[in-house]
Amino acid sequence: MEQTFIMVKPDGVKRQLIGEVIKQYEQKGLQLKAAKLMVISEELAKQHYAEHEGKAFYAKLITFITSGPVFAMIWQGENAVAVGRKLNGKTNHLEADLASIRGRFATDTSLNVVHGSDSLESAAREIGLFFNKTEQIG
Ligand code: IDP
Ligand code: MG
Repeated sequence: MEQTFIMVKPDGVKRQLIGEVIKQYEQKGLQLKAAKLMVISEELAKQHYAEHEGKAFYAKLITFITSGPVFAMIWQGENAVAVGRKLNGKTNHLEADLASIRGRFATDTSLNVVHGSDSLESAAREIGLFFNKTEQIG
């Protein structure tokens, strides 16, 4: 069993897509272990996206991810990390499978509706950044 960190980004929350994202993960058979609506501080945003520091899109990314509420979640299941990446779709919305969340809803490579951990190591790190043990089920 794996756990992955999934987040509806500010554009997705504004567009009322929280339910749609939850539906995809539930229907794929993953279990919800934690969830909360929150606004990300600049400090947390920089920790979460530390790997992208120095890239051309970094400043815009930090501004975007702190621009409004996000919906942070932990999902658990077999191959949860890979399943999450598949459900979300590729980063570039033009390359994302049209059946994926980004393929269906994203209109921009930056404003792309959802985040999903890219490895087990990232999942553990991101879950630790966003959730206390007391906020997690099981
Ligand atoms: P991921 O979210 O699919 O893992 P990453 O490469 O980790 O993609 O990038 C993190 C986030 O940074 C993306 O989801 C997107 O919001 C933004 N981003 C990535 N690449 C670009 C780009 O080339 N232009 C603008 N924004 C980007
Ligand atoms: Mg990433």
